[in-house]
Amino acid sequence: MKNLLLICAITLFLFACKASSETTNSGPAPVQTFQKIDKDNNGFINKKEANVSPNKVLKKNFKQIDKNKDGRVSLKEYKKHK
Ligand SMILES: [Ca+2]
Ligand SMILES: [Ca+2]
Repeated sequence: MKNLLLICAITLFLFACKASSETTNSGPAPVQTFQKIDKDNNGFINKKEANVSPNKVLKKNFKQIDKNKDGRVSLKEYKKHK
């Protein structure tokens, strides 16, 4: 009887693992891609960083993404664009 309980517990555990890994499987989080593009880690993507990033959309629409027109894209602006 104890074994059955153990098997139940393991099954539940595996199920929980699977569920949590599925939620993280939806591509890289915007925060991670943002941090990759933000080379100097100052929390903003400037035009120069956008130009060298593999994100062509960011490069092309930099002005539109930069909502407050301060010449750099914050994480908030980046997330909104996504
Ligand atoms: Ca930067
Ligand atoms: Ca901005």
